[in-house]
Amino acid sequence: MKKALITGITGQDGAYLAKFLLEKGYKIYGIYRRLSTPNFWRLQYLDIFEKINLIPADLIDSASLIEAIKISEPEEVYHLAAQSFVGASFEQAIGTGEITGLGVTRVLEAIRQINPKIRFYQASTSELYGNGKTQGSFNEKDLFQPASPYAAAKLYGYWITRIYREGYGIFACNGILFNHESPLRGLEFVTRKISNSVAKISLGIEKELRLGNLEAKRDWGYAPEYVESMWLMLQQKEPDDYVIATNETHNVKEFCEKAFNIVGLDYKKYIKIDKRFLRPFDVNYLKGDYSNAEEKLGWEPKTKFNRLVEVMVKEDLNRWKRWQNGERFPWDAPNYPGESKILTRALRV
Ligand code: NAP
Ligand code: F7E
Repeated sequence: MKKALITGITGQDGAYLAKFLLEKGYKIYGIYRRLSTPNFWRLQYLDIFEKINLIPADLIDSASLIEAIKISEPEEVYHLAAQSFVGASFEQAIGTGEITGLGVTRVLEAIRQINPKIRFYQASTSELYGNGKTQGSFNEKDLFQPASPYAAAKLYGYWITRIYREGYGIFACNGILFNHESPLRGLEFVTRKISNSVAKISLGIEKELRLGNLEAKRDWGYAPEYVESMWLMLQQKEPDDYVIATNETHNVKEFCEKAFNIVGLDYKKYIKIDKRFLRPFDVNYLKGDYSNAEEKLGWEPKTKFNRLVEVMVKEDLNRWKRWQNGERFPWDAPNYPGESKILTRALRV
């Protein structure tokens, strides 16, 4: 049985990837960090919490990462953990550099020291391109021009991955993933903020939706499909870097229009522009050319913009209707549910 270690398993992509790899027959280990309120709702939501092995570790703590690799003895490491919110990176630029940037080296160094045959996936991002274009699509050869502390940290992560590949022969790949969304997306990201608010407004729970830059364009895909590309990258003969996207772009306003339309409302009546959600520097236009991934990995996106908005709004609507019927959110409940195998260092002493 193949073993994989996933950092960021409690996040959107980590949860979907764990489910995908379990279905492929992998034994799954994930690292989680100690929080005052546990955050396992996505793993519960996908009904996989009891099927995975959790190891406490933090990206700022090398020793805990070394221990996680020693305990799990993986063939593949998927490095998804990060401070992933661009907005917060302007407020916590140094912390973002520590976690999202240097954290990559801490994981790679642990691999190099323990077993350099482990294959490594780095969660790189379309944010690397910044404001390099106003039309056309970005591919693997385009220039990186990061426009946030988050993107600068990810640029470091991208290059350190290539340096460990070329310098030490580690099978290390960068997935340059454009935005991908789902009902498991964090509430602060714009798509889920909109789908959640549309559901609440249509049910009379909320009155308005406050947003920042409505003109920003993004290439939005569907997260469960994107995690398959991560696995495909690590199954190739040679390590490489790949753009994963839909090659479509839409602005935030279009997302709002479509989402409000689904519940029969006019978005113009509910959106308020709020300066608190404007960034000091924003990326205005992103569209990705995934033809290299299509040719080499046989990967292509299936869920496009209209369907994505529909899936997200309908799921939030369903959740809030259940809430109105007196159900409380299992996905919000602070708990250590079920029988997950939470491993500790004590196992090794
Ligand atoms: P996410 O939902 O924000 O998940 C981030 C994960 O990182 C969570 O499990 C979080 O744990 C963990 N984490 C944060 N700080 C940590 C630390 N100091 N030590 C250990 N774990 C820590 O992000 P996502 O959307 O799944 O994205 C996954 C990765 O892909 C990230 O690296 C992101 O930057 C990158 N990416 C995302 C997209 C996208 O559109 N989603 C596109 C390109 C690249 P807690 O649950 O404890 O907070
Ligand atoms: O913003 C604008 C905002 O926060 C998208 C991360 O997963 O994808 C994500 O980063 C756009 C920006 O995602 C609000 O200014 C307007 O132009 O949903 P977002 P992001 O910044 O594109 C990339 C690929 C990653 O790698 C990241 O980890 O929407 N916007 N009004 C708003 N954004 C937010 N969050 N909230 C607003 O109210």
